[in-house]
Amino acid sequence: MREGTATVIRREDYAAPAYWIRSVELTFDLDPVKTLVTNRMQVERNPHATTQTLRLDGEDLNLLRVLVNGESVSFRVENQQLVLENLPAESFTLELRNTCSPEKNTQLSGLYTSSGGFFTQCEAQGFRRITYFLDRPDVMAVYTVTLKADRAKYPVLLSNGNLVEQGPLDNGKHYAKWHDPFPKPSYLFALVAAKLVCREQKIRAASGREHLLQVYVRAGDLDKTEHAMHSLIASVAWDERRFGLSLDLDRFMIVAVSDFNMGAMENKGLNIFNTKYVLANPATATDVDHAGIESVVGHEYFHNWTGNRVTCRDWFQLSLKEGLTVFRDQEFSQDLAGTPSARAVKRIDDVRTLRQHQFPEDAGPMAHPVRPDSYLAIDNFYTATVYDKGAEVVRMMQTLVGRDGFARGMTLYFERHDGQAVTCDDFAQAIADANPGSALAHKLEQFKRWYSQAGTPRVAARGLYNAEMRTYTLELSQHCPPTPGQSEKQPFVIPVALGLVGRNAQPLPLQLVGENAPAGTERVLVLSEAAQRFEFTGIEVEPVPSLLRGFSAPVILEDTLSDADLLTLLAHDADPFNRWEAGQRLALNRLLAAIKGDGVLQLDGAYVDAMRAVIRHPALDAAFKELVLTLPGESYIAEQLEEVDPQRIHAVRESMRLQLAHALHAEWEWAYEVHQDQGGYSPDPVSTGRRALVSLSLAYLCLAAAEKQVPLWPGKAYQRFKDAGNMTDRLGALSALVGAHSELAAPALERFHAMFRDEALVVDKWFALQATAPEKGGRVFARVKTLMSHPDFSLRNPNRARSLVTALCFSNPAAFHRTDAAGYVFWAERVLELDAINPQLAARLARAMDRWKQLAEPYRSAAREAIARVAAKGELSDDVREIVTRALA
Ligand code: 0A1
Ligand code: ZN
Repeated sequence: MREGTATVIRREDYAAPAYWIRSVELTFDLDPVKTLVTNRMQVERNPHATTQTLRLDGEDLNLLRVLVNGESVSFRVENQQLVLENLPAESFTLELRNTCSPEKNTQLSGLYTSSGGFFTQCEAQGFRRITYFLDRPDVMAVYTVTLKADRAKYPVLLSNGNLVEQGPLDNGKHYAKWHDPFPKPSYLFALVAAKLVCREQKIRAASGREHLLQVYVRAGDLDKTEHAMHSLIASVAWDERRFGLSLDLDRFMIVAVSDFNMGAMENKGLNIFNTKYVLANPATATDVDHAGIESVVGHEYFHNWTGNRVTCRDWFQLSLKEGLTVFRDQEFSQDLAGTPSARAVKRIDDVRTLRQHQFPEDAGPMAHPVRPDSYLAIDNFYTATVYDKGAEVVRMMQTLVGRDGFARGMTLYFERHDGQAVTCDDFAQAIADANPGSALAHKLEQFKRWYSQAGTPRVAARGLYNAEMRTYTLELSQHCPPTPGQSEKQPFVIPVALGLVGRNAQPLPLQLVGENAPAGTERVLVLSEAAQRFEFTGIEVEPVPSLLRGFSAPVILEDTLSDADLLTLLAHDADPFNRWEAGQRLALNRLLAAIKGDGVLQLDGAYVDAMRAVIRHPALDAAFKELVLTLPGESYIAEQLEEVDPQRIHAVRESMRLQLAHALHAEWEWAYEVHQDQGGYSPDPVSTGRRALVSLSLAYLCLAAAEKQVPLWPGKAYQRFKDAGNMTDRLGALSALVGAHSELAAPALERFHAMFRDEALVVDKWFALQATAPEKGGRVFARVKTLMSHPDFSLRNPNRARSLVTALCFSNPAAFHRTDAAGYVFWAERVLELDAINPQLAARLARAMDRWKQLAEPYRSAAREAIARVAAKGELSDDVREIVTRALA
């Protein structure tokens, strides 16, 4: 257990360090029980510092020796720091020896063992769990690393940079020496010592330079590395093409590990990945998995410039690298998707993620600015706000300066800051300075409120058509609700991309009063005051406004569109994002009316006809149809309500699903038949979309059949499940059976487990599918409790813990929020149990209760009680304490 030290760290307290560490020589004698670390540093006093005391961070270490310029010196260890005084005036060598115990490291931060190998995770503060150091990102050093280990058990020895030496040692051991020429912060250090094999490929970059790309996995997994390698090659090419950024190393390695807290880590030249984001073949991984691998491989690769070459001055600037790199990986996937429609599908996916995770965060007790002001445990701030809202902030900059202008800004950013540790302000300044005439440059200080103010702004829109004058007046106003610690908000700079759709479905020319000519049929208005009016002239017919196209800002739009307006947009909007949005709004209006009303939803002909038209539409892509026909999720619906009754939401949404299943039965049959795969499996956007629509159709067909108790479709689904040629189809069919509570679900689940019992990532899917099944009479919750004692279940493996516990608590509101409070009791027990093993993971799970204050009784009181129970526990990690304290505040 990592016990809390409970000191709040504040952004305003930032001060440069008293010393710099210029170079480090590390030697590791690797042993799972006790690893010996020798750490020789070249240290230099910072002439501007106010103190001469050197304080090095260290956690769970056993210190053996401290030498300054080869002589032993006096030292003390206090508050997890090694304190040295009376040091030489300018520069000196500091040599430390310590041990640590990788085998005991269940937190998976620092040096740990997994499946008999050694791996590291140093972001954010894991390096201090390996040796004493100035473990902060503004201290950048050149690393030389020697690894010594048993040759038979650990044939592969890797670290950052280039391999400079290797050879045998006595007693069956061997060694490898690595040198990374680029100065880096300690969080980017990595080592791996394990029995692994690799797929490798030489590539020649556009610059002409040759690189060796390697993907390391366990011996049985080599047949699952092709997609990751393709994604890596595509990433290298994309960064050269789009931003002129090339790979700066001869060798670039990816290593997959099955015990990992997050998705992956961008260590310089040696990315370490959760197996989930590397391993895929058609038989074991779905289309969604393939897409996840493409974006995470891209993400980590892109960090090499945005994060590694230019890094963060302090952890408050985390979004400098994360927001920007998420933006880059999203653009990468869109560019690879190709067609405008496939790009829109990716954009819709990203916005759904933002709304599902970031909007609730911004409305709850953990709300924080993209650049936070304080924290207790930095690991708690790897959030949807820092990552996904941070990416939206970067995207808004691009919208304000244009795509070319943004690329110019990036170039200037690297010219100014390559090799430095900088701030979010530095980034925004570079983009603005490269675009002096832009709206961003004019309003830069105000724009930066996106970094400092938390909360999701609400934009209200009202349009007025004057038929006589042929004018259309659009009134926009903004307001941002208070968040913890920020009661008053100043107006944001909000780019509003818009078009006007004529009742005859034509896009209308957009000319503001005072302009000489229309500026096309789509443009970006900049809302920067609390309220503004925009008057368009030459509008010949009453338009329907299509606002915030492509989701041009991370805001909640409050407009006055009628059902008829939404139907017009769904049928005719030139912007595919808003077309989808109109369909979602139509569904949401019906769901909310029933939830707030008598709880009965009676589906109307207009909605059904509109959905029928979408399914049968000759020109729309299958992927897009699937998105339109997927109803808003229960958590998203909950976010639209003042007071939340999760059981009622579930009942109303299920009733709508069932009515859609019946009303569109013929359409589902048709869609199922005509979108079947032809030929072999490929995870491209078109085939992915077809498979998604087939699976959705099958789910509706099984649902309708279950109610009427006709076995035809469940039988077909079972057959499809058995015969499927790929995991996407197999899991789709299985999920249709499970989702309809078919009698065939149990035998299918059993068969699935028997088929894939040796594939850990597929067993995760098996757990997750059961944990997220639509609740019916408490069966799902009961099943999860039983599965906790399944021989394959363990809380120690993060993927497995997430597949069951996190899946239930976050993704199955109706199974989790029970009137008897059993879900909350389960949650509290798991949080405490996990906190003793892995505080980071425990703290993530703790956040399942973020929105408890929104709940109706009896949920609310029971939830508070469960959180209080966790908070009352004496020995909590800082990570969990921070979450529960904020929740109760
Ligand atoms: N920087 C990585 C993600 C990451 C963050 C924190 C970690 O430990 C607390 C581990 C990985 C990324 O953005 O991909
Ligand atoms: Zn990242």
